[in-house]
Amino acid sequence: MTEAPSMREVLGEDAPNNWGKWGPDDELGCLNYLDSSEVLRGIGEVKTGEVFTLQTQMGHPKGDPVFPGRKSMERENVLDESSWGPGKDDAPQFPGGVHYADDVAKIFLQGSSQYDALGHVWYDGKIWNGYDAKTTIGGLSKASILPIAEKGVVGRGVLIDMARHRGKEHLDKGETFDHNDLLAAAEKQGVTIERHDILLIRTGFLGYWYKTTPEEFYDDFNEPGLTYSRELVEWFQQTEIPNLVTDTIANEVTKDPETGVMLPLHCALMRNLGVALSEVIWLDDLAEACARDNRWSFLYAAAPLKVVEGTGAPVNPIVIR
Ligand code: UVW
Repeated sequence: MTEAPSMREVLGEDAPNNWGKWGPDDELGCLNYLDSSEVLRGIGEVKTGEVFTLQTQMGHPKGDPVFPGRKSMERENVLDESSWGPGKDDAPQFPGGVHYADDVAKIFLQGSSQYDALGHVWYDGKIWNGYDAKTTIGGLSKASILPIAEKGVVGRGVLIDMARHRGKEHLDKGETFDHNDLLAAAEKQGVTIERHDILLIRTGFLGYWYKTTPEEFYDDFNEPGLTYSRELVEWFQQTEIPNLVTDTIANEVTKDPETGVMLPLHCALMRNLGVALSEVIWLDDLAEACARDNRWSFLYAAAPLKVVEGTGAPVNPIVIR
């Protein structure tokens, strides 16, 4: 096996970069593009009032679709009606006799539908905006999920259905596409990807998780997705995409087919450009509705949980069309 090149070698010394564009203290990156005029542009897309919630279920009996090495949510019920059974004195005895149920959960913050913090991924010792990667130690003191959660993400969303474009239920493992494919699919759908659009891409791969077994899903794990090229990164920068949202665990083809490098777009788009990444987002129902009346743009709104110093946080985005 030949050794993979370094991220710096793949992306180049002069990789497209937005560091400093919003000042030395920025922790929002391209979400800065989403000002109130962008909110109104999104609202302008609402025609029928249909609502879609895009989070996958947490603690599904089958398990949760997570990146290898992570675990499904572990939810434990610590208080329920049996807590007040005969001989059990530990449960709170409230005047009036009210009972209640409580759960404790252990979750990976990246273990469900989620936003990544801009400081979630890095190379060469620097995270988004040039902050030292040591700021990640013990919790993200820079570019955590908190600023994204405090701001919220609202704007015009556009869905590109790559699976439908290729006539497939879902893309295959390792199958790739680029910005030119997105533009071709958009043209076929009759929609334009506009400047500052929140870009949603459906591969059908999350649906595949629910249809197949975990063994099959993780065998030779290599999700389909966008593949790195300098031109693709420049297209993202020029189109000023604030947020990339996909129905895969990691937003891009897991292993770059040309170099063998893992997750180069996390570095090129998130670490260098400041594009917010949202993963494990359920798009099948939305895609069905969009295909029915051939309307692929809508109001998109999301706010991850406000986890102090978090590397990311669960989210249940809402689309209104
Ligand atoms: C990794 O960081 C490995 O993946 P994700 O962005 O999907 O959390």
